[in-house]
Amino acid sequence: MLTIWGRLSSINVRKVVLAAQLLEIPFERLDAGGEFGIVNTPAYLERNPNAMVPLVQDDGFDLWESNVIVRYLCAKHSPGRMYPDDLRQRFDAERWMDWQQTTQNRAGREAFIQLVRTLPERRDAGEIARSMAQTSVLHAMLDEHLSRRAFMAGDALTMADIPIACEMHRWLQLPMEHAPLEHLHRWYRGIAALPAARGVLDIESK
Ligand SMILES: N[C@@H](CCC(=O)N[C@@H](CS)C(=O)NCC(=O)O)C(=O)O
Repeated sequence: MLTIWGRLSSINVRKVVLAAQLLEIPFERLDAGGEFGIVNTPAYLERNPNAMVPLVQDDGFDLWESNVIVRYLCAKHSPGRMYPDDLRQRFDAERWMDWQQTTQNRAGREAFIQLVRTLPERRDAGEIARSMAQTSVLHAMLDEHLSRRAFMAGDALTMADIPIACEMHRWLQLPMEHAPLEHLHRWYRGIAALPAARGVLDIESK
């Protein structure tokens, strides 16, 4: 049985839950992090010295780093499909996963922190505008990319779609006007409509 530690209010935990559900892996999820604590207990720190979520345990194997967990689960449970066999297709997927963490998340995080986790009177309008401007460039790029393929790394769903779908889920809930990017929205709606997305892409992002 796969155990996932982490609160669902974490985008990084949602990636892992979405992966497990898409892969139809039985799992238990234990709330940890944020108001649930646990991450600073000696037992948890032994497994994840970062004191962060998500953390998974799979048959005695502990693993942290959300996108790495997604890769691991896809490689184990869906080789040749969610984890492509073809080297170029696999690294195309890898590229987008790294891009989500290093570029997309970095650009959009501040708007989320300000608009959702900061009291209105303490919000920094400049930070929000900067984050929105950076993100809109990236979303236009995603829209163009998805105008030429059904999914992030080709014609079929792969591991690459998971982190970016979670990022879009959070972004699209922000109280702002969203650009009508046809291809990006078509792609996101398709993933959000999957039964495996229930409990992840249909919850309020806090
Ligand atoms: N690079 C790590 C980042 C993990 C991370 O930042 N986790 C946050 C939640 S999104 C966390 O654990 N914060 C402390 C807490 O929840 O107590 C990953 O992708 O797994």
